[in-house]
Amino acid sequence: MKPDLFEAPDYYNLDELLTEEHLLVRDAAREWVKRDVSPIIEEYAQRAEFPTQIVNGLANIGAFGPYIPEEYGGAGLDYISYGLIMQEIERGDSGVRSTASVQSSLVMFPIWKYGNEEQKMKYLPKLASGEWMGCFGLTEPDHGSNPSGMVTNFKDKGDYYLVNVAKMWISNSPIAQVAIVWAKNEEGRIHGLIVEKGMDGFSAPETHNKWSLRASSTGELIFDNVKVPKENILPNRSGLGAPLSCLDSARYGIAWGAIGAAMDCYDTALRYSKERIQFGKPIGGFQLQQKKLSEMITEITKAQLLAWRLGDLKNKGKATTAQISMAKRNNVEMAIKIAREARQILGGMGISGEYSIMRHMMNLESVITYEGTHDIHLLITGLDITGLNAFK
Ligand code: TGC
Ligand code: FAD
Repeated sequence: MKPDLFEAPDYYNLDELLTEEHLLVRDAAREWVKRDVSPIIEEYAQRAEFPTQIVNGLANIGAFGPYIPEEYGGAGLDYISYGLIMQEIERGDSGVRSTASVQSSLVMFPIWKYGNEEQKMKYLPKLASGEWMGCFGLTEPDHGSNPSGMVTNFKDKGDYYLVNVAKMWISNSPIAQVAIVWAKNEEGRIHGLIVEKGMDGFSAPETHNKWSLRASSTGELIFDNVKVPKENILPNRSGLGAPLSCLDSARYGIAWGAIGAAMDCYDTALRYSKERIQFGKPIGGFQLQQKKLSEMITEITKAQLLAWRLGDLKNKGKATTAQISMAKRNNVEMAIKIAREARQILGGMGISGEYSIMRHMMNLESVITYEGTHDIHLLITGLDITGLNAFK
């Protein structure tokens, strides 16, 4: 892969909206991605393997639980810092950002919000340091967009809960020591259970043959009469709202992360357009290529503003689910369109692993689907503005 020459676009001087702490956190993450992710990520994506050696680095830049209080091992940062970290990581690769999103927002967040003190002390510091990896099991083979129909269930057996059935498409599951699993009790009420690797009847086989998010490890969670200790239930919230609130936090991170992927594609295409000569001049001098590049920087700038404002609302505790949905939907679509256009600017080289664009483009096909599909987010906005439910 070519050396990482990335220069971040900031067309509207948005750095002026950031505090000194935001800039420090952002620059540390940017530096780390350049040093430890860019040189290796293409090879790992080609091999469809998660680079486990980056886990320590992710922990060191505060990517595991950026907003979790320091007493539990988190970085104690605000939501804009969290967003900036996700942006920088996804600038390197969406699969690496997935690993961090899942660990922070889908594993640490529910333990922090809905766990008891013993659970927080037992799991959060280990997850923050990367000593343990976690995953989040909501999706099932027959229940993706509609998780309320889930069939994974547990029965109260007096001394323990007996868990059965399965989850699929679970990021990090093959490498995780701990899984937050959403399952129904005998009354059909959804609860979160902490399931640990090594429990009898629990397995997490890897999903192969992905053309997308190849540097992220994806798998299943299979429960065959797994006995889960009763102290492993998350006691402080039940119902579908519990997992959905975790998704709010992860979708927020994706709204920022997608900007990173878009910035990388734009920056690569801009540089290439100034260097590549056809018909005796740089292709960046042709109007058709300038149209593409001008539209890209316009869309990136709009997405940056949307993410910053959402972060500001989130810091004030005012960001709504529907606002987060809009930003996830808009920014991921923006990034995928930019990746497609940027790939064309590179011509044949655009499909080569010498450059990051094709990898971003393929990754974004997962990002536009997970954490709520593009359609589902549109319907969340539709419901919010009309008050009419078009899901069912
Ligand atoms: P609905 O009737 O709307 O809601 C059920 C209950 O939940 C409450 N609620 C929320 N609570 C907290 N936060 C939110 N964001 C909430 N949204 C809803 C709601 O008030 C209600 O509470 P109550 O007390 O009345 O019971 O639920 P629904 O069944 O109609 O579904 C709505 C819909 C379709 C929007 C929801 O199911 C949905 O978002 N579906 C998409 C599923 C999804 O996003 N799955 C993601 C799986 S995880 C993943 O993809 C990880 S990818 C890895 C990575 O990030 O890198
Ligand atoms: P479906 O729900 O079957 O949707 C198929 C199509 O129908 C979509 O286009 C959808 O928009 C459309 N559709 C569905 N319902 C409606 C409706 N009411 N109106 C209009 N159109 C509709 N899940 C986890 O729990 N944990 C993870 O860590 C995780 N990681 C993932 C990693 C990857 C790489 C991928 C690809 C997925 C991951 N997922 C994870 C699952 C992901 O969240 C689901 O794939 C997603 O929610 C969509 O569910 P589905 O694939 O079953 O599609």
